[in-house]
Amino acid sequence: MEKKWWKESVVYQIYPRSFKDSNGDGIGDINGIIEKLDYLKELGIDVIWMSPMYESPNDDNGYDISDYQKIMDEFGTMEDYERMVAEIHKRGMKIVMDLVVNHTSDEHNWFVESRKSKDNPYRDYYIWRPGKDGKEPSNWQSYFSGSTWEYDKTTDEYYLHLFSKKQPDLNWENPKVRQEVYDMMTWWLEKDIDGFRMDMINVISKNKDFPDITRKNREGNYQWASKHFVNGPKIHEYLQEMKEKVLSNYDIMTVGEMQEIIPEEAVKYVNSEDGTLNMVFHFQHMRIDARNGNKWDLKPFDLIELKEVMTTWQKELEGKGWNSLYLSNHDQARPVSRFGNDKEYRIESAKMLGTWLHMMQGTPYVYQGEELGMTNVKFPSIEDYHCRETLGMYEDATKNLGKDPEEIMPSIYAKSRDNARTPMQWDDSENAGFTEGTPWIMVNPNYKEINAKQAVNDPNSIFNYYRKLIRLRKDNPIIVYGTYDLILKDDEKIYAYTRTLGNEKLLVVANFTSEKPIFKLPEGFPYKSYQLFIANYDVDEGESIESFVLKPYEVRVYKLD
Ligand code: ISL
Ligand code: CA
Repeated sequence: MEKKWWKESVVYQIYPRSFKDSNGDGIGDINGIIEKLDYLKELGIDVIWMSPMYESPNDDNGYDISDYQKIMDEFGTMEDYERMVAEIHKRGMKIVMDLVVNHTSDEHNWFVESRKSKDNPYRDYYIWRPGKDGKEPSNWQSYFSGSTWEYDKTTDEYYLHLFSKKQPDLNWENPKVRQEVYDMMTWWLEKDIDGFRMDMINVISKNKDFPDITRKNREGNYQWASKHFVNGPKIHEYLQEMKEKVLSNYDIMTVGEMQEIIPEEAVKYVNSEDGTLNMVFHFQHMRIDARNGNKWDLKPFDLIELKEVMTTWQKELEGKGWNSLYLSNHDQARPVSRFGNDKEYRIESAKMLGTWLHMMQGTPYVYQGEELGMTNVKFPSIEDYHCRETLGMYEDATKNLGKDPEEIMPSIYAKSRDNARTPMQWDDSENAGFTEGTPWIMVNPNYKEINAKQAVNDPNSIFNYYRKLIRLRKDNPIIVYGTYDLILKDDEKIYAYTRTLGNEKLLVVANFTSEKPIFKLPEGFPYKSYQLFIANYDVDEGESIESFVLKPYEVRVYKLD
């Protein structure tokens, strides 16, 4: 298999707003990030993915960009940014920027112009349609609830926005728009960045007819219409063009965030022959605790389903493309609260989840605070939440669907994106050492026990365990390049798999429960000798691997010959 630096790397995602505030305004910033680069280096990180740092009115925390070539004032200046990139490179790390080009902010100059008149030169930069029978052009539902169409009285037409109404969708059909995006990407690459994480990149091409969804697929007036824009008609054409004009000129890493993507489709994007991107972020494992794909409709997750999802991705991409491995990001609940146990077994289950993920084939992504086992939060009131998606759902559910707030809050506690956006917990001082002012979003009250200062100094911490995991990856090509095979497919408590490279094998055994299930090696499983590789509990190294009892959330990895 072809060797690539981005296959051997571990990526750390920074959500700048919540990472580290350096000037007491309560908002994380670039100088704060610079202060913490040594911390990331110590963890062993190779690549940093920065959530958006561009100028933005912050309707969606920077995912609504009003100028792609400026740095958000709250985060610092272009000089600060350049210094940060130099400091990252000086430490032998790389930087990947977020590329948000499905939409801009409505305050972007292109849109300010576009909405002025039907014959404005920027009109076709966005997607405008007349109303239908005095209503929206179609009954599509936006990701943040409500319609995907917003009426604009200046020209008596509607514009499309798959996200908030302050995030109008760009019209990729327009070659000028595409060229603007490519020029902007080149401009950043010339500033020496090392790649892009592409926000919602598989929805940029839409069915231009904007047909109504006739059969209701959800409660309410607006309906999910993703079949008309996910992997839309011209998506591969656009990405091939982007590859030819931009990506192929640089040795960079690319990862596309892709809604509703399945492996069969993903291979078209990431295959090493004529694919366009290096990796995709799929959501299939993020849906296993949701009913009917509705993230707010909670359901306990089923380990067998998780095995199916992960194994399909591992096997379908094997030898063809490359997987991204993640359990958390700025849009997802904290994995230890979601898939582990954030009470009695917080430390054990966080280590188990990290091991289970990092031992698969692909590039692992660590989201800020994951290395500390940061947990979900319950803010006292809906007023304390900031996330656009959460507030949109709350409003829709209470106003349009007549739901009781009491009924909705448990979903918010479990799934709100704000769970991931509470300030990074640096130490046990006020506001977790994140800011000397008032944080823009509440700190998780558990920072006195869960914080980086404690973790860095504690040899048994999750942080130091992650360091070890990452170190092992550097020293053992099998972790990067070995092939994956599931064993014990039907076990409901234990997730076990192997990795194979030449004569070497790794055996990974992970208990996803607080019970004590017995692991039994499948009959006739071939091996000559075994050695413990990494584990989250003390293990008697002489113990036979044929059969053993697992402790709650125990994980063991053995190296076999
Ligand atoms: O978080 C989600 C589901 O849990 C999604 O609906 C999410 O909004 C979607 O995955 C798109 O995410 C990306 O684009 C959004 C932005 O709000 C997210 O933060 C970003 O990661 C719009 O730019
Ligand atoms: Ca600040």
